[in-house]
Amino acid sequence: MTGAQSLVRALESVGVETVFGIPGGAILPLYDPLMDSEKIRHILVRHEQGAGHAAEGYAQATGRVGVCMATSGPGATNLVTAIADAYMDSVPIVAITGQVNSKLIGTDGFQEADIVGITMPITKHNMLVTDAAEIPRAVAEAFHIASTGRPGPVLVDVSKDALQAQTTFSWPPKLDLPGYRAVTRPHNKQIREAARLLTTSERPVLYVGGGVLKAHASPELLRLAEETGAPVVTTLMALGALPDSHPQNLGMPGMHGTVAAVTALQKADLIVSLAARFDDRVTGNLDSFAPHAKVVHADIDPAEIGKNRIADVPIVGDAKEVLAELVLAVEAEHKAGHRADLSTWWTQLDGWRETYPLGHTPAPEGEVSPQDVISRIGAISGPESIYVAGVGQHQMWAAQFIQYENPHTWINSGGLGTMGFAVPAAMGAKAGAPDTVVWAIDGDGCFQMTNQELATCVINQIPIKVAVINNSSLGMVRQWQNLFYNGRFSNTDLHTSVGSRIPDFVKLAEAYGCVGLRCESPEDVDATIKKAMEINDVPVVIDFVVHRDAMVWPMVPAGVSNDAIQIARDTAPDFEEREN
Ligand SMILES: Cc1ncc(C[n+]2csc(CCOP(=O)(O)OP(=O)(O)O)c2C)c(N)n1
Repeated sequence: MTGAQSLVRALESVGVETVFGIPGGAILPLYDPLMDSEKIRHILVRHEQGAGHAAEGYAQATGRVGVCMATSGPGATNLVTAIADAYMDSVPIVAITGQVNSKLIGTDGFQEADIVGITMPITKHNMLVTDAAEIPRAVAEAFHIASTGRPGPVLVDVSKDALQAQTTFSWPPKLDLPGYRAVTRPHNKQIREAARLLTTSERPVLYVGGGVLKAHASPELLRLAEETGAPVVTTLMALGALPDSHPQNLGMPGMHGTVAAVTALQKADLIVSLAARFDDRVTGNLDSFAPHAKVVHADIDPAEIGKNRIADVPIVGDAKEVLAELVLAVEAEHKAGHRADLSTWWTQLDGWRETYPLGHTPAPEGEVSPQDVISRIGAISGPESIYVAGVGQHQMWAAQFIQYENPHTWINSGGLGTMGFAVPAAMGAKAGAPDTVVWAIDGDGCFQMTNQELATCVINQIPIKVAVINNSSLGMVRQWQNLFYNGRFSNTDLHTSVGSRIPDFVKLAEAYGCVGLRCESPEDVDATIKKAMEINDVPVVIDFVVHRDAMVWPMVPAGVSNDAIQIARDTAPDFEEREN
């Protein structure tokens, strides 16, 4: 067979069912046999960035590796943002790119780009294949590396002549990956030490990151939480790892986290970090972060441990195994009579929770409040739906005001903060989980970056629901201009609803063959969401025209200490008054 046929066969052999991509010259030999595959569904997107985000959404909704494809040069470079996004959020995707003929490589050939060089710092691994015989091994390695250990994106760049050459397909190929061995079993001694700290500390916090979801370790997390009785904070990447409704869940930490979650970390005497990475959006100023806390840091990637915060007890291992072992070790400590009394800690935590719950000021009269819209979508669509967000204020409100009760129901661009993520990622999630209701909660700015994938959704019968939270501006940037630049709104007005509708999102939706709805008054919010819930054969886009000066609170301004958390403009929580 040809190298291209061998590549299709290899993809089938690793179980690929869905691929998102766009053909072009260098990858044409692959698209020809792809047409004959009975196992692989190729979804033709409208922009390669959309293919990449769709692969990410698919991966996160299904737990499988997402696949995207592009031709050489501009096709491949259009994938770069999505690859970087997947790298930052540890999402397992494989990107297959066509490369120019191997004899042209290095000559500035037509549509030549050194995509292996370009993506070197943003892939877990990448490779250039110029020999057809190498294709099965390259594909097997790519899927193995993307999905094992700390997941991440892998790029396989295949030259056109390798796709065209004759070869023999043999499977399975022998994987020979010297230096690649993910440690999944944690060290016993470290586990015992962590359990000792967990059963003797007075103010422990379980700091849960996205890796707990990647490891499918929610059941083990629940057991550890309940065995220890410790409070839990779930990062932006970990929402749903423990149900929001669980009484020990204090919510999200970080720049827009709850007062209780942020303050619990600040005042903790022990932080048990479970597959989280002490991101600056969580720690604020690192020097003043959690000054009294000892740190147990568990991660499958040894490079994370001690990267930002020194760990007193480092644990390298898969979150599922780490958590399971920790439960046993804590049970053993309890049996030996070692149990911390957390009642004083919980009195404090409950006090912060009750005094400073999430909330928002009402919208000016007659206007729709964005927080209300998002919270009503969550309430009406329910915890079985998947919610995918863009980046900005709407993303933070979707994190704050939707109740996540199940793992893998919240998908967003956490590390890279990629505007334009929502629509294509929701498309990928819905392609992977067709029986689940999938909402994209998007901003009017983000939506204008990738809404062309609505065409892909209509044509391929992927009926997502899109809520455009239309504040007619780049809201998150406007918020910072409001707070830190004296209200000078340089280049953040989008003209999408105030004074003009450029574009008119309802007409745009209809032009794509979607149903377009508009909601401009608070009384219509529920009815509009319910109407969208009833439409399941085509995508629905709702233009929620909301007031533009709503702000995301609480907020820790960038780079300052988490102690400086504000609950509203110039308003800090008064902890002392509370204690009194
Ligand atoms: C690709 C990209 N460009 C720029 C930014 C910087 N940025 C962060 S949030 C934001 C505004 C987003 O506006 P919108 O989509 O309308 O959402 P809102 O904040 O109003 O909810 C911008 C420009 C980004 N995160 N990503």
